[in-house]
This record gives sequence, structure tokens and C-alpha cells, in this order.
Amino acid sequence: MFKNLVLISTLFLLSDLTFAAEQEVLQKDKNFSVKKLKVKVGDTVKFTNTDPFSHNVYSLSEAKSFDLGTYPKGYSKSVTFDKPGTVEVECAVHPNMKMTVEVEK
Ligand SMILES: [Cu+2]
Repeated sequence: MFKNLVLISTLFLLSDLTFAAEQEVLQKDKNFSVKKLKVKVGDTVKFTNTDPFSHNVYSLSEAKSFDLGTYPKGYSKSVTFDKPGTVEVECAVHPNMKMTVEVEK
């Protein structure tokens, strides 16, 4: 009986992991490839630089504050959004680069 319970909760944990999605946002022509992105809590967004110069993607939002640092073309860094809310994402090098990630429960 106890063994079955452990097995069942393990399956639930695994299915949770399966549902966490990864989406990709490009930095292209001094802009983000999307202006608005909806994700669920636990989802990961991969920020990939396709420009021939560096970007520094960051956010000061309460729901998720992060700073990916500068990195050149072809590199990407990922952010996992662990709290619901609106996250304003910007680039420290290019003040006009802005996008919003809407994190839903
Ligand atoms: Cu930039």
C-alpha cells in the first residue's frame, strides 16, 4: 500500500516536470522577437542573442528580477519564472528594447 502511494506521488512529480515548458525569445535587430509572452509558473524562457553584438537582458520586476549579463551572438541564457505576475524585461545596452512576460498560475 505504502509503496503504491510513493509510486503515485512520484508519477505526479514527473508529470509536473513534463508540463513545465520552455519558450525561446530572440534578441534580433536590437529588439526582442516578441513584445509579450505568456508563460505559466515554472516555465523557462531561453533568451538567445542573434545580433552581431552583445545584449544584457535583465528585469527589475518584483515577480522575477534577474540580470543575464552581456553575451554575444549565438549564446543564450535561460530564466525560470517561479512566481505569478508581470515581468518587464529590458536590455541594459539598448534602452529601447523592452518586452513583457506575463506569468500565470
Ligand atoms: Cu540590447
